[in-house]
Amino acid sequence: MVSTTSSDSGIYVRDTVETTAKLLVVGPFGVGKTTLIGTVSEIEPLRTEEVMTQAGALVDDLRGIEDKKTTTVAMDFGRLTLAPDLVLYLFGAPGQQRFTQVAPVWRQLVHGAYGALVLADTRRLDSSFASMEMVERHGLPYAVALNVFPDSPSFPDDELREALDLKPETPLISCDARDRASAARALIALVKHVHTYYQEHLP
Ligand SMILES: Nc1nc2c(ncn2[C@@H]2O[C@H](COP(=O)(O)OP(=O)(O)OP(=O)(O)O)[C@@H](O)[C@H]2O)c(=O)[nH]1
Ligand SMILES: [Mg+2]
Repeated sequence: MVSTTSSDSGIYVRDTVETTAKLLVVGPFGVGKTTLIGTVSEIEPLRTEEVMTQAGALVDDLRGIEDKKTTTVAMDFGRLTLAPDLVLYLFGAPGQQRFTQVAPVWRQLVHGAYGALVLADTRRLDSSFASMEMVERHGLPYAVALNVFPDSPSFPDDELREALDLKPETPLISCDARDRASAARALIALVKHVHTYYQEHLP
């Protein structure tokens, strides 16, 4: 259960914390990674936002997110105490294609990570493939969270799973990255999945 009491907003990690887990939040340009980390983080999130310029308009697809003015150029960082003994450190990747396919950026992000939340948008599901591929290539367990925008079409789960080519055990969740409880639910689904994955895959 995610607690929303004011004591959670402390900048210090609680004494009761026994486990810390690094999780990645990845996905295509403008899918809501920075928003999600900012929504759930109990500390002021670290952001590396830069104003987008006209030059980027030629390569970055702004359809559906026309109001977007900034983009992540290095990473986002936030922290969420999920249970008295468990803290999540959330690392958000930059979403622009010129960063998502840069191997050194990924190697650093993936280092020490337990799993990844891959954000997707049903208006452009295929734009999440590159992130899914990178996460799979690094052997990280992941869950897919559909960040629902007002004009996102909805499809039956089985069609979505097929379109995304998900394994039966990979969680597929819908969320609103701007809503704390909803974003936290997506992270909880990921944590449960990662936990099971390592129980089954580690000696
Ligand atoms: N309607 C709606 N808008 C959202 C949602 N999540 C994010 N937004 C908006 O969509 C835009 C993109 O959000 P960001 O959080 O910057 O996306 P990002 O994935 O970090 O983008 P990059 O770092 O540039 O790849 C912003 O203008 C948000 O306000 C959502 O769940 N619903
Ligand atoms: Mg961002």
